[in-house]
Amino acid sequence: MKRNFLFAAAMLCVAGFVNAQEPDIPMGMFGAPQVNVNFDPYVAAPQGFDQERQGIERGKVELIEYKSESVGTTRKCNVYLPPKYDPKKKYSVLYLLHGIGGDEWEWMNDGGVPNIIMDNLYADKKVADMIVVMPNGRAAANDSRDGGYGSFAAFGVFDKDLIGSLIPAIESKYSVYTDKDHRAIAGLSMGGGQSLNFGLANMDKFAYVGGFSSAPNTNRPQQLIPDVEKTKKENKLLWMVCGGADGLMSNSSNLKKFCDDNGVPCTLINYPDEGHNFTVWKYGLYNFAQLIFK
Ligand code: FER
Repeated sequence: MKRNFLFAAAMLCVAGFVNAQEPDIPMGMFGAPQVNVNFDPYVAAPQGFDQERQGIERGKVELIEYKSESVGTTRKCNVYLPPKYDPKKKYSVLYLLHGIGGDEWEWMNDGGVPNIIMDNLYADKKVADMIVVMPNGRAAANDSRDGGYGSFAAFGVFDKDLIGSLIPAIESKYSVYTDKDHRAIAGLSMGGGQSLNFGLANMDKFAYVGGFSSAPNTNRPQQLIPDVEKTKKENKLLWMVCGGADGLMSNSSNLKKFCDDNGVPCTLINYPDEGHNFTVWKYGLYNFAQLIFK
C-alpha cells in the first residue's frame, strides 16, 4: 500500500521532470508510449519455485555490518549463504539490490523470498556456487526506508560505498572470488536502475548485470553504453524483465531497443500483464541466478 502511494507520487514528480528535460524520449510513466522492441520469450517459472520445499537443505541469511568510507557510518547488509557454505571452497557473489521503499531487508521481508528461491535452485543443481549480498542501497547516514523519494540522491552515490567499502568487506569476510567474472549485480526498480548504471559503468567489476522493472533513475541508453564495442567485449550478460502492465517499462525497453539497434546482446522479458511487484522480481531472481557464473 505504502509502496503504491510512494510510487504514484514519484510518477507525478518524474513525469514533470522528464517532460521538461527530454521531451523526445518515451517516458517511464503510466500510459506513456513505449518504443517497439522485440521482447524475449516469457517462459513461466515452474510451480513451487518460490515455495519452501520439504526435505531439501537450506542456506542461511545473516546480517553483517561494515564500515563505509564514503558514507562515514557503519552500515548493515544481509548475506545469503547457500546450503553447506564451506569456507574451504570459493563462491561467486551476486549483489542484489532493493527498491525505493526498501532497505537491506526488503527482499527478505517484503515477499521476495530470495533464500527460498536460491535453496530450491541449489537443490535442483540449477545454479553455480554463489552467495547473495543484499545491502542497503541508500548511501546516506540516515538510510532508513522512511527516506522515500527524498533519498533519490543517496541511491545515486551507492556505487562509492559498494565498490569502495562493501565489496572489500564481503571479500575479507567470505570465501569468494574477487574478479569480475565471479561478480554480478541485479536489483528491483530503483535497484534495477542502480544495477544497470553501476554494472555497465564498471564492467571491470561486474560481468553480469540484471535490471528488474528498472526505475527512472536508469541512465539513458547512450550513457549506459557509451562504447558499444567495449560493452560487447566486457559484459557477459545484460538481462532485464519488466511487467507488461508496469508504467516503468520504457526504462527497460529503451535500453533493449538501443542494444538491438547496436548489436549488443541483451534480454528483455515482458512479464505478461504484470505490474510493479514481487511476482516479477522473484521471476527475475529465479532466471537471472541460473544464467550467471556459467
Ligand atoms: C519513479 C517511479 C518509481 C521513481 C522511482 C520509482 C524516482 C521507484 C520505485 C521503486 O523502487 O519501487 O518515478 O522516481
